[in-house]
Amino acid sequence: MGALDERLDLLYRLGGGAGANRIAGGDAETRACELVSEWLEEAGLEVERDAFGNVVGRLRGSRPELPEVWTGSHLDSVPDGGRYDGALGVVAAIEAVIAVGRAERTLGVVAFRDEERGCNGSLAAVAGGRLPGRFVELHVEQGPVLERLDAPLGVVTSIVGSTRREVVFEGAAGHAGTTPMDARDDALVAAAEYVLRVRAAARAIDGAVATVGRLEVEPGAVNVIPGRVRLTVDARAPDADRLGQLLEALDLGPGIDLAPVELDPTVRAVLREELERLGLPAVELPSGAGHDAGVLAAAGVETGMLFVRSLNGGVSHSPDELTSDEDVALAVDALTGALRRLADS
Ligand code: HGY
Ligand code: MN
Ligand code: MN
Repeated sequence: MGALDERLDLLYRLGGGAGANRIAGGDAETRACELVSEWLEEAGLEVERDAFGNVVGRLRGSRPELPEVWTGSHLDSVPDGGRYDGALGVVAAIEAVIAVGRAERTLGVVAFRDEERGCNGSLAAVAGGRLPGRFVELHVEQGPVLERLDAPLGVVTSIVGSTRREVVFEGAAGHAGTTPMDARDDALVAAAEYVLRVRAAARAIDGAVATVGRLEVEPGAVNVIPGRVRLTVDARAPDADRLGQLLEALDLGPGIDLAPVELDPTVRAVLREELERLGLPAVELPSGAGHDAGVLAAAGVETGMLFVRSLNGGVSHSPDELTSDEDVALAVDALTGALRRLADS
């Protein structure tokens, strides 16, 4: 097993439980950032943390005055997440930058914090103003497209826009046995009707998706009519218009958290040419998942994303997330080639 695989395993086991459990700000994610900092220092990179705690390792270029070229991803995970989501992009970035070595432009490896709760680390990096000129994120597809096309790698064209909201339903708690059915104000019944409305609204808009991922019932006793329900909505669409339509249909009000973005044509071309160099089909596809790359692209950084095929039907945010070692090796090769070209031009 190579260093990359061993590092992925080490990161995967940090939080215990079934799957990756490196929740942002928790002990496991904090430890993951410490490990990555150690690996970067061992590789001879200059490591620093920004004000938010994002980890950046630099390999100074021969022309440090030029805008830097970064690669990386995030180390935090969802509960019981997959082995590859985020972590692969960080450990592969270390390998690729070591393989490129000193280039004209300074090369950076970044591990963004707190991506799963809304790309907070990369948003903080943008607010802090200290950004690279170019960024490439390697990430598992987290979907079925590449597997269906039998393509190991893909170049991302665009990243979906998304908005997350909490919705509260206020009812009237009451006795489950003595309150007549026509005298109830059951918050959970109202919430259940809304959940079906979320599904219907997303189905009615081409390319839109919407999910109620968390629902909490209060007081939560078996013999009490629910008095309050809090639920979350994750709404996404390929463009601002359709996302706006979805939010309006769900009475969520305007407000896009993460803007839909097109990725940089120059970086996309370099990535496509790397796939061709490897004799692979130069598949291009949109991302239905949000990524730190989308935040940097929206901030004007020349950004590209390289997807690695997800197996098992593309399942992700699950311990069943799977990508082959062969595809990972191809991805590191393509990322290395792309960085070499982007850092010397
Ligand atoms: O939710 C997402 O799209 C990503 O996994 N953070
Ligand atoms: Mn991710
Ligand atoms: Mn994720």
